[in-house]
Amino acid sequence: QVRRAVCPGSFDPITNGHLDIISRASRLYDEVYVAVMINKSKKGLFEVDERIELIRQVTAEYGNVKVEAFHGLLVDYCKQRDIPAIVKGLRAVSDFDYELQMAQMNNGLSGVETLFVPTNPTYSFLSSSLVKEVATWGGDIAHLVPPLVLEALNERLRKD
Ligand code: COD
Repeated sequence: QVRRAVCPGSFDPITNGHLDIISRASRLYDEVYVAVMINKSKKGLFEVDERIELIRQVTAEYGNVKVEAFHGLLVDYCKQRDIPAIVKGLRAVSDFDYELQMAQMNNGLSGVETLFVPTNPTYSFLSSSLVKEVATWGGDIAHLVPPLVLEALNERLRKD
C-alpha cells in the first residue's frame, strides 16, 4: 500500500516555509501531492500554471512530489487521488483557530485526517503575502524564497 499525503495551498508564490513542510512530508510519505487550490475570487500575482511550474522545479530534487491544480473542495481532491492525509504547517497560535476549523470540517466531510507539522522557527513569520509586499517595496527577501522564485518575483514586480 502506497502512503500518500497532500500539501494544499495557494502558493502565490511558494516560499521557503512551504518548501520546508513539503520536504518534511516527502520524507514521511511515499508520494506527496502539492495541490494548488484554485480560488476564483482571489486573483493572484502569479497564474496557477506559473505557480505550478515554480513548485515543480523547486521540489524536483525530492523525487516523490507531484504538483497539480485543483478547483473544488480539498476533500474531493483527496477522494479522487485516494489520499488519506493532509499535511499542514502551523506557524503560530494565530494559524491554529482556522486550521483546526478546516481540519474538523474536512474530517467531518470525508474522514480525511489532517497532520500538523510545527514550522521551522526561521520561517514562523513568513507568508506569501508578506513576501510579495516586502518585494514590492524593494526589501530583501533572498533568504525567504528559493532563488528561482526570487527571480520570478523580481521580473513580475518590475513589469507591473
Ligand atoms: N511555514 C510553514 N508552513 C507554511 C508557511 C510557513 N511560513 N506558510 C504557509 N505554510 C503552510 C501552511 O500549512 C498553509 O496552510 C499552507 O502552507 C498553504 O499556505 P498558503 O498561504 O499558500 O495557502 P492558503 O492558506 O491560502 O490555503 C488554504 C487552502 C487552499 C488550503 C484552503 O483554503 C482550502 O483547502 N481550500 C479548498 C476549498 C475547500 O476545501 N474549502 C473547505 C475547507 S474546510
